[in-house]
Amino acid sequence: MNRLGRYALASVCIPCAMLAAAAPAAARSVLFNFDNAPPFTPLPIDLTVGGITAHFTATGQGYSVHQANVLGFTPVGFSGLCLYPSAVSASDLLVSYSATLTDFSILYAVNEYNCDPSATMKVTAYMDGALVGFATMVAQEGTWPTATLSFNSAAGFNSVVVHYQSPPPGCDWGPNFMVDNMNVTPMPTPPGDLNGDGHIDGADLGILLSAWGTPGPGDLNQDGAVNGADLGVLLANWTG
Ligand SMILES: [Ca+2]
Ligand SMILES: [Ca+2]
Ligand SMILES: [Ca+2]
Repeated sequence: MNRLGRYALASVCIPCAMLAAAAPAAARSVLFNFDNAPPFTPLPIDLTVGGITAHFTATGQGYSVHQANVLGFTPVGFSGLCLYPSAVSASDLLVSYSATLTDFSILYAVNEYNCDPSATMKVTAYMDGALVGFATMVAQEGTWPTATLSFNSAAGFNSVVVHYQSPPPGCDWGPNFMVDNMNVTPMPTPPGDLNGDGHIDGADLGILLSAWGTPGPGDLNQDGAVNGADLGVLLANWTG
């Protein structure tokens, strides 16, 4: 730590650390609609929206970016580009994220022709590979019927597996699906994570101290200057 840092800690951190931490930033949902994805590109692909990078992979033959009307019609709710299966066999869609999420949803359409009821779709969520939970969904009957598969957890998760769980009884169907419009909500982090890595630690302290006396970065209370008040907020939210 430089002289300024020692001075700052010695002179202001104790009273300022007693300040209440500012409330976490409001969570905002981020939409991945695939419309800017490279057409006809097979997975894996990385897409970044709203500062969140989603890494898409798959089991089996996987998926590729296609027009939503690739079948000659557009499933309800789909538009522009989407992810379309590369084969008629089953294939799990795997998505991992650069941020921890609290909410996930994705629009899907299953390969069915007037089935009643529809297939069961399942999403399973993980945090650093550890199971967080799962949810299932069944669409209304139809031809390539659509529904939204959703999962949420206040504990947070950073990857999901979208899986064709079980087929509809009878009728004409295939164990595959297409998807569009993935919505995710990142877990709000308390003020102080200046480098956006999910931790509030020495790296963030270094950024704040380097900007001491300037407008930022590190102006956590948004009063126009980086000073002891901001240091207090950071220390109050310290995660190590
Ligand atoms: Ca789309
Ligand atoms: Ca950080
Ligand atoms: Ca400030």
